[in-house]
Amino acid sequence: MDTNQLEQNFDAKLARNESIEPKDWMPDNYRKHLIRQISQHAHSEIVGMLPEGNWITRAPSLRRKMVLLAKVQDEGGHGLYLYSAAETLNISREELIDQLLTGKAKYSSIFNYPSLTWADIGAIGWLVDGAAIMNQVMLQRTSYGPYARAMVRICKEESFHQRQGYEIMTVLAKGTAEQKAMAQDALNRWWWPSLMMFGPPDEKSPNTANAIKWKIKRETNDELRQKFVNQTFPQADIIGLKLPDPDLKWNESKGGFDFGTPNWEEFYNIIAGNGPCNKARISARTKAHNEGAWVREAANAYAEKKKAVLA
Ligand code: FAQ
Repeated sequence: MDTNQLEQNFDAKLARNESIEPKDWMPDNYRKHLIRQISQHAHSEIVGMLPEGNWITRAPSLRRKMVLLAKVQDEGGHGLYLYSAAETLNISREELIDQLLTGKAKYSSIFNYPSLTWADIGAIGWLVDGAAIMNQVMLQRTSYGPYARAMVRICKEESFHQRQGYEIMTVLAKGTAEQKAMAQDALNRWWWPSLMMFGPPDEKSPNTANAIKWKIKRETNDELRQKFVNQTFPQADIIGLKLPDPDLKWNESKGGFDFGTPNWEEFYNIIAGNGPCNKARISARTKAHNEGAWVREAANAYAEKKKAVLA
């Protein structure tokens, strides 16, 4: 078949909502787009372990510590499924990790903020995992099969993460005046960065048009951000916390909230590598990668030996 026919078959599959599988023909730009998005997603899960990992040794009770430990481990697992999905697109794990550590690949802006108090762990679960699920539910129907299948389990776990964060915030908001103030302070600091997780406004998002055309994303950055605000306002209200946005008000005609504009200059500065924790995050990942070299060597030696025995 010539390229035209292959392209027509690919488009017809997408039109029938059939998934594209690793051995199927796909346009080179579709493959590149997926490697970019899936690997950024994988890196986000792995780097995302750091702000919460920071609190495992300081969780306020054994129960909280067990739950947080399990959550952080889940995020590591998500990273691994996603690296495996990216590898099916003909890129090696080494290359993917190298792109993260050398700054060629991005990871979510949100993980470049510090986790200053225990309430931040509540805010991360509630808002960051909440925004992640809002974005990722649609990815269970993304057009690339291995990515879609990885997202099914990830979404189930993220939904548990969101609830554990909301429960921490609920307990703090019902606690002493100091605890409630700590919860409100965490909400104030994590709210705007959570809105930025959805990416720049649609008219400034260079990748959205192709993502929608290829059914990689089923909804745009602005549509998902709007849904997130609509969902989160009543959750804050019910536990007596206030979203830190003076422009937030119900708009009857659109059936959703109007809200203020995130600081996009701060966002671009962070994704350029200049946020409060970018350097610390990459240096922690580089250290972990270097210290894990002997594990990779041992695993490879074992695989080589097994191959030789079987040959
Ligand atoms: N941070 O044209 P668009 C999680 C970049 S997982 C950094 O709109 P696109 C779980 C974008 O890459 C969180 N960079 O791009 C967890 C592009 O640059 P490039 C991660 C961002 O791809 C919870 C440029 O800006 N989730 O949190 C961001 O259509 C708790 C222009 O943007 C995913 O990755 C950002 N926020 O839309 C773990 C979900 N936004 O690549 C631990 C899958 C945009 O051209 C603890 N990804 N950029 O150089 C997606 O849905 C999309 O990739 C978006 C961006 C929505 C992130």
